[in-house]
Amino acid sequence: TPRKFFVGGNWKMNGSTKSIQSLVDTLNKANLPVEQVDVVVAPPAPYLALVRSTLDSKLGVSAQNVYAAKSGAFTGETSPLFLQDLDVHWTLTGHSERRQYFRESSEYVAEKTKFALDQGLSVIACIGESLIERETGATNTVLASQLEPLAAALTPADWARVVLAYEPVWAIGTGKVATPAQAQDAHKYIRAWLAKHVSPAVAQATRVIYGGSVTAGNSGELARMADIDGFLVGGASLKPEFTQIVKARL
Ligand code: G2H
Repeated sequence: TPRKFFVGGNWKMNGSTKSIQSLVDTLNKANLPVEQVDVVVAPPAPYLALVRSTLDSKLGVSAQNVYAAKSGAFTGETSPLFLQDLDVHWTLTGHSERRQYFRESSEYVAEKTKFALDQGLSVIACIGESLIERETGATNTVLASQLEPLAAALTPADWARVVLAYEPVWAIGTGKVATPAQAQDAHKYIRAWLAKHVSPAVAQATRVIYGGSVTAGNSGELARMADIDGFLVGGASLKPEFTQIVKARL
């Protein structure tokens, strides 16, 4: 069975009530091909309720981050139960910005991912190597080290609600997109790793999407690669070209 194309829009820490209402309006009117493509947008946490209540229900909404507890004295954090309560059924975990600026380890990312899955959420789990790691030939070792704690924490059934986002850190927000061949190599490695360490069925079924300076201009070529099942789009998800990226493989 073919994997359904998946395009996420990670709005990061951008927007205002006004700009977000206008973005939602644009998405609602875009007539996106939701039969062929899963589309999920991730607004900043304070705007999740606004977006969920105004965005077309055929489009998914995701948090950008979540905490690994149901409730309690965790000032400033977002419970997965809040998300469920708001009818928000996705979260990102392990985005490189969280790994880098908030010191999230791969073990902690795996713990959050498992907790979110256990509360019924679906998860876009992010992995990817830095420039120095790529230049020293450590890309696959790094990807394996990020996947290992996830595979240890998740049951094979959990993977049905996981999308893996491969985001090379050197391509994020830099305008330096990975070449289709570089991205395909990494995606192929990730799928082979899953086949060996989780199961061939999980490897075959799990969407592995690419993130890092995806634009309308480069998305078509990337979308034709065998192991690229979609995109996680940052900067361009705030612009009208997001619609074209959603349609990159049609
Ligand atoms: C990578 C990506 C979306 P951008 O972080 O998560 O952002 O497309 O701006 O590089």
